[in-house]
Amino acid sequence: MRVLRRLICSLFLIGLATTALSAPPSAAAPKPSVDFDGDGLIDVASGAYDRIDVAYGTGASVWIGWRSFSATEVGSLGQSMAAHDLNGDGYTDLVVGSPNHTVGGKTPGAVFVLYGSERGLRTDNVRRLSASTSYSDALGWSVAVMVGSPTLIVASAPGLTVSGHKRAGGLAVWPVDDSGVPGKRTIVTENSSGIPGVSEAGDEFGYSIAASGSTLVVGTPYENVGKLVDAGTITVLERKGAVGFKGVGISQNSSGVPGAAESHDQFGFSVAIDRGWIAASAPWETVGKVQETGAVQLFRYQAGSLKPKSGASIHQNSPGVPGTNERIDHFGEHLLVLRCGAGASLAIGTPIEKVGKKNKAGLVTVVPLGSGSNCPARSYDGSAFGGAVESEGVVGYGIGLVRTASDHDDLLAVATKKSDSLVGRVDPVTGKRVATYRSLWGSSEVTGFANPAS
Ligand SMILES: [Ca+2]
Ligand SMILES: [Ca+2]
Ligand SMILES: [Ca+2]
Ligand SMILES: [Ca+2]
Repeated sequence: MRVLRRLICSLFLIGLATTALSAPPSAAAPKPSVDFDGDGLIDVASGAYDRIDVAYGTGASVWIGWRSFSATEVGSLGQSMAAHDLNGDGYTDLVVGSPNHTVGGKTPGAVFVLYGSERGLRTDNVRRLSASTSYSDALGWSVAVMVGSPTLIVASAPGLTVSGHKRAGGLAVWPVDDSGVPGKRTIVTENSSGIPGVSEAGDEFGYSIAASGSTLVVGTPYENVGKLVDAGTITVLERKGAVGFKGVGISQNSSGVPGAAESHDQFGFSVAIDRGWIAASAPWETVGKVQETGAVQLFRYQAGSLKPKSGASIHQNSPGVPGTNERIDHFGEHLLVLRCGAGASLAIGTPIEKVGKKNKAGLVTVVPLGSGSNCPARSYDGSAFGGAVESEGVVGYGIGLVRTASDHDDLLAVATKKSDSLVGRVDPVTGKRVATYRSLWGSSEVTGFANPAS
């Protein structure tokens, strides 16, 4: 089953209790965007393999395993994460997807909400959100927080059965009240009112999601376009009413979109949105005669009137993009928009890119979008994140950001060095590493980062 092809890892680790050292916040410092313990210092969280690693700004490093808050097995805890102060108490809270969460022998997936506190993320008042009890919904495959009235928690369930169609996929949406408590769940599918498309078996609507303001982008890479199998689509949705959406569907055959939909392009495998830009990847796209090298489609958008405007597609042979198109690069498996000066740059993860002679060493490529970005075009390999360039390093398997008080986001990725792994933080303006955080995984296959809601 495709939605389960990522590792279902059962390390059965037990969460460590820890006491973060207290440090007085600097009086003049603006409030950091992710601060679980409210001390004024930025905290960084990343997740994979049933565990969340949290690096507090004090230097304290903690990991949270599912056994510290759940009696039932939490599979793939931390594959997806989103950070926001849901209850407005000054401590950032964390929404965590666990798409292989097992209940009663079935694996419907789940979403957990961990609340921040003076002592950091709490594990004694964790809320579990569920969608159904069917076999393999993969709820929590992707998560997002949409700040508004009300603020919404959105989690995808690409394995959801809709009207008997297996793996048609859907979204589960919870409004959050002023106390940070999720309310009544709404399920949104391609069959819902206002949503383009039709729920069909194997679509996996919601394989990827990304949100900015009132706009939600949904990737459906296994949607067929006409007779083109798994050509893929994206759906750009605008909030309507308290928990509803309406929007448009876009494929590579849509008017104004360059290129053509082809079977197995998997357009929409990853999506990103911020600062007036939408990016959607087709990592299996053939460019020229180079098979599965991958490409990324860029759109301008305008929220409110919901107008995605088409633009160029980019790949590694495009002007201004570092690298070269090679067979099976899968350029664009993971995307993230960084705020850079007055503009934005796109961070593009290509985890199976060969670097030098190292197979699947992986790269993160940063490309400025339009004008106004102060994060120039650059490629970052494992050494840029504090590790090494190693075979199977798969750098760029996930990408995170740190939203600092300065005029640009920092870039996060995991790198390995002789089976040690760490999270590296890079300043994309200078290209220099500014911090590394301890990690216990021994692998770069980390996809969940606690990126702030945008
Ligand atoms: Ca902190
Ligand atoms: Ca909070
Ligand atoms: Ca469909
Ligand atoms: Ca390449």
